[in-house]
Amino acid sequence: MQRVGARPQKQSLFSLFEIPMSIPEAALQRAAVLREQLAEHNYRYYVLDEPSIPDAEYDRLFAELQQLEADYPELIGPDSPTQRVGGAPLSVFDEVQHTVPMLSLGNVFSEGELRDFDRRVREGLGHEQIRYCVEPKLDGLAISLRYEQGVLVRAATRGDGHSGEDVTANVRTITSLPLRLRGAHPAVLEVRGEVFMPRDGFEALNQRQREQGNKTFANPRNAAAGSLRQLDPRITATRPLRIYCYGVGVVEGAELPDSHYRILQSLRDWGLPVSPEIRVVEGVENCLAYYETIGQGRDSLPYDIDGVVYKVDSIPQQQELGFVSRAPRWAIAHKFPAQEELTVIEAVEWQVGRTGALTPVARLRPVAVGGVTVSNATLHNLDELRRKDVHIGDTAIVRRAGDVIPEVVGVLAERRPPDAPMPKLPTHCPICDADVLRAEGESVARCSGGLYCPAQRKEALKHFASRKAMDIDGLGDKLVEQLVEADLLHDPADIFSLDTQQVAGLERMGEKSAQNLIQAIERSKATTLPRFLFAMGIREVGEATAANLAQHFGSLEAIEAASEEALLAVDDVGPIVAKHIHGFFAQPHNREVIERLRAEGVKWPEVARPSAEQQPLLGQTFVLTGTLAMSRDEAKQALQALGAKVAGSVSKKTTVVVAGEAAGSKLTKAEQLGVEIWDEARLRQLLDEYS
Ligand code: I6G
Repeated sequence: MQRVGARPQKQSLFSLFEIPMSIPEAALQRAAVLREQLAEHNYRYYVLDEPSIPDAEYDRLFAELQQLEADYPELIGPDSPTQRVGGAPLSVFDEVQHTVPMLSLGNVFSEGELRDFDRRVREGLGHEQIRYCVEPKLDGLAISLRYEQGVLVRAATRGDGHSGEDVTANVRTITSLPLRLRGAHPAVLEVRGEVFMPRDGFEALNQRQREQGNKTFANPRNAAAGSLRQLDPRITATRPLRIYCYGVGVVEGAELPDSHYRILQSLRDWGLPVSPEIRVVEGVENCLAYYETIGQGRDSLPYDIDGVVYKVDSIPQQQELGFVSRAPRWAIAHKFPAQEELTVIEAVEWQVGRTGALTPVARLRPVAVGGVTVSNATLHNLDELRRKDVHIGDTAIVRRAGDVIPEVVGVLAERRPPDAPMPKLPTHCPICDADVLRAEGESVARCSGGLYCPAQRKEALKHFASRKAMDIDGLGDKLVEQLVEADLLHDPADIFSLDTQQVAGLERMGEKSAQNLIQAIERSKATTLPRFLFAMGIREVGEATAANLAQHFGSLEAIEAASEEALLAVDDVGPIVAKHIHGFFAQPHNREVIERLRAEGVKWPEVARPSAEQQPLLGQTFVLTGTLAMSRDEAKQALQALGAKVAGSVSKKTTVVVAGEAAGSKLTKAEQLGVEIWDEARLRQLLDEYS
């Protein structure tokens, strides 16, 4: 999660002589208190990983400070937490000289090489056993951060180690990074660290890029690099970058501890994020044990790492060992097996999903990627396939990270064999032979077979039985496949007429498990309307939309009878979703399945709908755009609670557009259409009125 933004700050911005007299004392004091509180909460959230207030409360404090600064702009300083994004886009990055060069790190790839490194260190120091400070090696970009009098004044990339690029404006947007250090700190402190993008943020960013027809990033590292090298910091501000600090460069005006580990603790005390995985270990055996542990837990870390780094902990010992060809003799990176590998695409096949979407899947010459054999990788959709210029027979870069499905990142066109064919979208479904259709402007092609297609049927039934839908305990993916293959299930209603004998007759199914399944099916009949709607698997109707539909209409009958127009009044429902919902209920086949489900005893309690009094904004549609001080979610929930619909795009039907900072095309459209435009203060006023 990204917070709106803040930085620790202990002092007031002004010395006694500088306080502008136009600011009332109360405002001045409140701003100082808010800054202190925000700094403390930010520190707890990002550095200690122990938040003590909900995000919504944090956002409220932030908004209050923002309001105060709007009322009294003299309160704003360059290190104000509200001023992370500022200034015009750059045309080029300035060059920055590194006073202390940013060195590189030697690598080892095996236990033997690590033992050699440790032996050299022991011999160099004349010690039996060495104490090492150890930490994961993040797969990101090295950065140098310069704090003067506690304030972040410059951030620079490593570049060639002697000079890098000035990326201060972009680095300021990283909300976990303090713009001012906490407590007593050196007069000048240059910190080194790694900027990275967590995997979930990377996936979401690529999804967004795909939806907007933009180029996707090959991996989180490239995404972090691309984001840091944006000339417009407003774009960087939308990217979920994080940072962990791992060392220091220039230090003036303070004596640092003589242990690397304790220096890192000092950084943490000053509010700088450092990896929570850092440990001190004695001797090479414990380094290897750490490597093992981190390697095993690697997939469950929220970010990519490519190894671990061992550093001699004692600073005097580091100094004694010195450097060799611009790399420290006292530190080494122990790399994991790569998570990207090269292999050959032997075929491209098409997988059919629940909604009939055809996904191209590359069948690969099996290859070990990060310790796991990979023989299939997704190519997402036809547009991606074309964008990546994939041909059958190509040598491809395959990436596997965390528990994400392996994917083809790109191909090496220069290694393409002559006459390598381009994969073709089939004209007929590879499973059921129905026509494959592709709507204009859509990147997804679909099988038109509906539930007659066994692939769609299996996926639809898996979805129907899944935990967040009908929650039929024991009816997992494998069992659904067996039941479909045994011709026992054609549609969801069939599930409720299964009997113990039929189930017990399946492979690897005993009498007892069959009985348990039948009981679980029975139990699932008592459900809720949102679950039932979600279970129907209507395109684009996820859990949240299902809940909104249930809340808005109150009954299935009302939803079935609703026109597209009426559906548009529901939160999160735009024209495309309305069309899908309406189309679904217009199909006699779907109505018939619903009728049979109800006849089998599937039922739900009525949905209590709030009164008109509780929903004063019923029938009004709001659009939120630009950067708001309160989180988008908070604003959306507050408006929805009052009965408003919050839409993603502006149309003539929009009642109000709330425009925050740096609002773009939606604001322009609202102006063109003459839609009412509010600033955030006006929205706050409205919410306060009803609170
Ligand atoms: O590139 C690096 C990544 C991580 C490093 C590094 C590091 O420590 C965790 N440490 C040093 C000393 C250097 N590069 C030069």
